[in-house]
Amino acid sequence: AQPITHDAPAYPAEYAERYRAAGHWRGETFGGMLRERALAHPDRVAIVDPADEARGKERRAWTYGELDERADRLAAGFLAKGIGKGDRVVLQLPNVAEFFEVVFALFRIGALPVFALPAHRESEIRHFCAFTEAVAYVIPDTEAGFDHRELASKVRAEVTTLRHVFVVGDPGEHTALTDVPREPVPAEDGPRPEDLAFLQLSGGSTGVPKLIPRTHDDYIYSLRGSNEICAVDEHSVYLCALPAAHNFPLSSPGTLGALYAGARVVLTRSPSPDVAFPVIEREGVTLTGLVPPLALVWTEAAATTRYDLSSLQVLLVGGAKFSEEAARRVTPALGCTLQQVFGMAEGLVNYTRLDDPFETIVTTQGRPISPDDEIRVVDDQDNDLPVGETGHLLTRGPYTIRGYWRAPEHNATAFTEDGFYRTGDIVRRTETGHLVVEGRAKDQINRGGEKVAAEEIENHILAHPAVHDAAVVSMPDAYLGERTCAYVVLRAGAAPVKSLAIKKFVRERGLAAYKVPDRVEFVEEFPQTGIGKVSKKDLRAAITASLAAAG
Ligand code: J2J
Repeated sequence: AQPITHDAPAYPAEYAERYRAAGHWRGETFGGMLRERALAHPDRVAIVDPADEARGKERRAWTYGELDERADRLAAGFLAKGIGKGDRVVLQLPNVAEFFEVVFALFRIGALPVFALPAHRESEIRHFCAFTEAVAYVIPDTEAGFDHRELASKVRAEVTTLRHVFVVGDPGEHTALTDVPREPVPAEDGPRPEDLAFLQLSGGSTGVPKLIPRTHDDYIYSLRGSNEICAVDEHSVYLCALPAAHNFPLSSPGTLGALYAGARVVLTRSPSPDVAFPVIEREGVTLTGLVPPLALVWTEAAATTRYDLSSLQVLLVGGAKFSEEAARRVTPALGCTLQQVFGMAEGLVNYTRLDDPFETIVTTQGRPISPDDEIRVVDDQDNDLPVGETGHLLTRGPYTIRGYWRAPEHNATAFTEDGFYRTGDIVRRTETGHLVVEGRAKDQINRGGEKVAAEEIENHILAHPAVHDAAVVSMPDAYLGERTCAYVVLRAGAAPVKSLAIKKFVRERGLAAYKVPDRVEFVEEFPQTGIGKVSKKDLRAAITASLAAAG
């Protein structure tokens, strides 16, 4: 079998050997894993896609045997359409059963899913398709009032490599996923454990999001480790409430962790309590993962709900800092154990342990999955700091990438010479090895778990004819933790522009709604640092002070 071209720095041989010798990398692939589970317990339910009355959909439950067969047949169909090993396929599906059918079909072939989020729009999708030279794009017909088929038509006209658009639902001018010939021929020449399995998206701090190349071996190790830490076994029922493509609900321990354990995955289209709580009751959900704003909403809703949530044993909260105050309320309100998780699609994932003292659970963001996760906390000159001091988090380990996909220049600064990933997070390490997230050095806004790269938004604003300069910073927000504030300097002599006009301009350039600035402030000039750069620190202080003054 031909190896898949990595297009990214691979793990050096000595590390790969070490991770194999330690039993972390066991030579498994996703395709093989599903096959094994299907052979071991074909009739156990793998995926539940609950009834959706609004869409006239009945509850669907696919067993491991069925999921395996569907994946196999779709894989053969994709192969017949000319989609082969190493090809990239941009996947943008909501939380529906077909997400897993498609993902495992691609895993079997060794084609690489590129995990777009449902919120992404033309600007992001065009970039993912063009940059990865994707051969196919998989979409729902409409989702949240948006017609993905129209977007697909536009992108297809621009990106010449894109030969197929597959639609779950009414295909319009494209191909229905159900029309892909489902030939019952397994793809034999599949990927190897050390091959890439997919491209995940980075939260990013640069003009365009970077792509994260993950291998079967490394990712499956993170699933096995997560399952052990979160006590996921074949009796577990994992509710996927966040968008399935995101690394947190995919792997911490997430849907793929649950499938690895032979457990049951239950999907929900919406994480709001009125949709998710009845699903928890009906399906006997035992664990789920949420971002902090949703965890707050659930904590409040639990007080008055008429649904029985007693099956819920563990609530994982991560993606953004969960305040200690909110963390303290979870167990009393929901009756389950809180597990904080501080992870990143680049690799490293930290969890508080189920048997950690309560104070540790509510005041830290956990400790690494693996004894071979190397953690450094350093000052601005990369000098290691003692335990207890706050600094930059660098990490290297058995499931952390050594470089982004096709990004050699960026890799030169995003990683140290000896392969440590510069997370951009500011942390403090405790005596017990737990990490406390204290801040962020990267130019990113964390909007309740949704990451916004300042530069990406600045570039969009700069395209406005009246704009001379733009600087996007975070501002505090009681619900999301942070929101985005765009400071704008207009061109000399330009007619006044309204905030709304800037927001509308950005939205119409076709990007995910969560990236449209929450607030726009016009100024004559930007405060500068000592060396003449825009002082974002001063801008953040200014907007924080003015919000406080406004009450
Ligand atoms: C503070 N900041 C956090 C936390 C992530 C599990 C959970 C989350 C992600 C994720 C993930 C945080 N407190 N508890 O992939 O597997 C911020 C940090 C980090 C960045 C990564 C997973 N949990 N963060 O959020 O790739 O800044 O992954 O570097 O989207 O989110 O973002 P992302």
